[in-house]
Amino acid sequence: MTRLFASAALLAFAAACAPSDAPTPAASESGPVLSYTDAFVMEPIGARDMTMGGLTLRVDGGDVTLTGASSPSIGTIEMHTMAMSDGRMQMRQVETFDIADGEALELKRGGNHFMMFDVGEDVVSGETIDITLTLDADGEPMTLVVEADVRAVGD
Ligand SMILES: [Cu+2]
Repeated sequence: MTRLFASAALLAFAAACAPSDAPTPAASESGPVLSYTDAFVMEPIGARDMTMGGLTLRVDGGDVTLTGASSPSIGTIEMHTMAMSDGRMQMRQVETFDIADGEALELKRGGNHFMMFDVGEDVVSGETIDITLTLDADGEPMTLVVEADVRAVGD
């Protein structure tokens, strides 16, 4: 077993190097460790340049707050909640998502999600794009680079 004594930022980098479908084992005495599965972006429909995406992001070893996401392939990524309001599904932009120690944030179709605008032409089904997550761990900034699979509707 590897013992880790790195800073939160270095631990985030280590987590970023893990394959997307293999959660990084939690081993930290100095800060939260992030791991993720099911990172995806939907291929835009037709000629539209907006779409949505998500992932399951788990934290162990401390609480974190997801404060943003960006990608070289996408102009703007917002974080949205989805909830019933007056009998209709309504999306609402939020600035942050809190993730408690030992919990996972699930961003997915039909639920909380990433909303993506000015989507680049490389966001095509079968491709993989990088998404950089920015987080705050008790005042300590963290980043995690996620490899997201681009999926077509119906995949
Ligand atoms: Cu949305």
